[in-house]
Amino acid sequence: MTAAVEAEQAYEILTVETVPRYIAERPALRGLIDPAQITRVRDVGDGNMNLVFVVESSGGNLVLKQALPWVRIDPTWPITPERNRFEAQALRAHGSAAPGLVPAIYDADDARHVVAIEDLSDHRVWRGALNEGLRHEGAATDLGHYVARVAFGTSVFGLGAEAHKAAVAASVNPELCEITEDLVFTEPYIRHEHNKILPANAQDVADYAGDPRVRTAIGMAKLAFMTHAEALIHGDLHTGSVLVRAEEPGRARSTRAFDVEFAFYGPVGFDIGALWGNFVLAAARARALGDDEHATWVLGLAEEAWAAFRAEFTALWPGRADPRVYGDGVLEGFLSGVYGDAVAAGAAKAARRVIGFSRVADIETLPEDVRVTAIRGVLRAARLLLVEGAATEGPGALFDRVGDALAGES
Ligand code: SR1
Ligand code: MG
Repeated sequence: MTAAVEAEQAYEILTVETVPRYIAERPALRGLIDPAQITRVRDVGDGNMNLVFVVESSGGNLVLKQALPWVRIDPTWPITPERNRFEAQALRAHGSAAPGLVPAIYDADDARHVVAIEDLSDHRVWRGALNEGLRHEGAATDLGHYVARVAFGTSVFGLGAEAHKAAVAASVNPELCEITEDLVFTEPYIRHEHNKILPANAQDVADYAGDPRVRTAIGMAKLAFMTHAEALIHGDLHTGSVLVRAEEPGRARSTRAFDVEFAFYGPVGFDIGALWGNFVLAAARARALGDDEHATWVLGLAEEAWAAFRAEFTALWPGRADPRVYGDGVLEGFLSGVYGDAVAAGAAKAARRVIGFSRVADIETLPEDVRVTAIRGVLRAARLLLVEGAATEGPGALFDRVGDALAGES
């Protein structure tokens, strides 16, 4: 019997048919949705790892997300469903630090590894919108605020020494961290069966992953990821983990970070870098398709997110615990550390999506000849970030240079 089958037998895996009964069994849910009034259950899970159901009823909707004991897109790869508990815990902590910027959580079922959350079907996944050339103005600002509020509110600055230590201890998430350590910081830099490289990009990958400066910077970034327990970061804040809804007459814009199962106490710059790396991927797509205007707009989101993060974190700073030693010089030192971590993480997050496991639509849906150009641009940009990024003054100047690298001008 495979590990996957053994694990399956340990708890009930939900289906469209069994969801109404599941809701009836959960006191917290049957108070929200009358199981008899359910009109439709849709299986909408299209991510790498989980089942997701949208439950519609005449009295309102909700979403159930269930962790499978294996990777959904590779059932031979077992993975702990305990990640669902980290998701629930982080959703609560992030909802309290950054209200309105993550989905509301209604219920957490540790036995069947299910969370019930707010239905945000009137939003769309940002990656898809960016790839269609759509502009959701303000989303990057919202995400900068989200990262800042979570960074401050869950850090030693927001919690104080004792509560911070308790929160760090409660949020150790080794299996999910190991996935990132492997997929983001290791496998793209070694020979690995997960790596799929087009022949026309073989030299690009060799130039990138073989550059000793790249390898040292990636090693340092991995060390920071594994050891800098700054805040309860999202841990996987790519554009596929963001839902956006544009402002319309009578309706405010809305931006939500979701899929927080990778949350753990790590470096704040990893979340900013995840956004930056995915802006590089979206811009590489646009540039390779000849839409330079969209590429330039997307790269401008890097500075927008950073400016919002910096302003919000600075606004929260007067409320910090222990200002006796944590003076304003510490604020500057902390922010410059986040900036350096973000630059390296951005490079790592972009490069992994064009070399290793878990590719993205930004690149994979391009015709092969265009894809080769986009991948070449991504690897040039990642190398620039790793080698010269931390010394380049601010994300405005830096992402102008990334634009040049995507265009083959650096
Ligand atoms: C096993 S697949 C893992 C990847 O999917 C998630 O979205 C994360 O990005 C992770 O690296
Ligand atoms: Mg995810």
